[in-house]
Amino acid sequence: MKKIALHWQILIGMAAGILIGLLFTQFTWGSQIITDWIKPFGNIFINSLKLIAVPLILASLIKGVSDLKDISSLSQMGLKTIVTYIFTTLIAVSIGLGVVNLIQPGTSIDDDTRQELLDAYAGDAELKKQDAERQKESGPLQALEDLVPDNIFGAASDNSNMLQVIFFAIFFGIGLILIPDKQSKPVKDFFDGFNEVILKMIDIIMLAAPYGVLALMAALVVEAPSADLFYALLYYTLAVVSGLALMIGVYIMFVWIFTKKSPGFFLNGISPAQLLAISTSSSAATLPLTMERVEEHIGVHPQVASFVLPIGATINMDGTSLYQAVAAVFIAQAFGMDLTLGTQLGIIATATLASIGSAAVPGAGMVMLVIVLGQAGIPEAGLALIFAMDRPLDMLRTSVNVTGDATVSMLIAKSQNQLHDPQVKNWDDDYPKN
Ligand code: DAS
Repeated sequence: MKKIALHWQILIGMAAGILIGLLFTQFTWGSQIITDWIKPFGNIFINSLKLIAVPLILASLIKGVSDLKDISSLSQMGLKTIVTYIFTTLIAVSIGLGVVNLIQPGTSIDDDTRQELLDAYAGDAELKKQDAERQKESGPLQALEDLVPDNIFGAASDNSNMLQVIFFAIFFGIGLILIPDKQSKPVKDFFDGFNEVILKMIDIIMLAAPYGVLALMAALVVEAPSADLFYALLYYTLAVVSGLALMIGVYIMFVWIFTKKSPGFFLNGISPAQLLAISTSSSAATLPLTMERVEEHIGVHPQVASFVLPIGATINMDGTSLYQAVAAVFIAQAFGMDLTLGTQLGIIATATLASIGSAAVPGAGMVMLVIVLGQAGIPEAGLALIFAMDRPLDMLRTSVNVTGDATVSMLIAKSQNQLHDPQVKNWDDDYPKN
């Protein structure tokens, strides 16, 4: 399938997976066949992508930071990146609140559906166990404390600790900047080479993309939500999807206005990563491809991409924050609660923070939703209302997360004159060392 463009390969794999899933689930033995003989290949594909996410962050971030001239350019890019990320997340949450108050999806839940779901929640030990874990006391500076790992190998061993890996990589890169060139050169050369190897591994893994996403989509059809519950959530799904679509429009507008790149150019560049994000529901698993697409097909300098994208994959989840705002208000509506403006503004703050704290792995956004519900005094039992739809919506919000990261990397690159025509291959001749 090498000759077909990657986004078509992934689309074909997704479509084939859905068709196979629908076909097999017509037979009693079909679901078991998919679960036992097809789903494992989807898991292998996702694992292989996650396998290289941490080494990629280490190599590309250490290389990116150590290529910077001095600490001031690092802090300048860091500040711009964090402020821009928070700005796009606040826009996402506001769009979410606007849409859910306009469509009012929660008012469509009738009393017996609500009771049936509350009983389901009461009996769902797994959900309640997760809630208990999240409620455990944590101080106001917990997030800051969690940033610093006590063991880099421990941090690198779990994809939900990516911020700790990023912290170590930036710290290591700063050390490289501060030692004399003669001493740092061999280390920099090592990480340059290491980076090239990882990028080659990504190319190899992506050869399996059509087959991996086929397996993932076939498995997803088997796990699809039950029909009756699905109809009860139709308006809720419509509210989330329309909010996410509006957010993609905001990104396209930002790219067009601030970088002068056309919507077609932007979407053609980023679409394989958007589709992979849909298939894997994981920003971490998609990060290797996001970086390759942004650098090779959009023209963001590797020095910017390697800094902005790994940070974005962990702390910038605009799709997730939008979803959390919609879900919180939907549940409140379903329980007949009338949220004050103050409570809704509080949701903007907590949904922004909860999305920063969400890990770049499937389902993380819903797990952190408990924080948003807790702050707004919305019953957690409402999670039962949305649990069945979480996976399909996770796919879409992850795709928006990835699109937001790519957008910000373009804005930062443009602001540093490091956004170039991707046809130009020899970066360094065209880019002043920042
Ligand atoms: N799946 C998460 C991600 O990887 C987003 C989420 O769960 O909301 O971005």
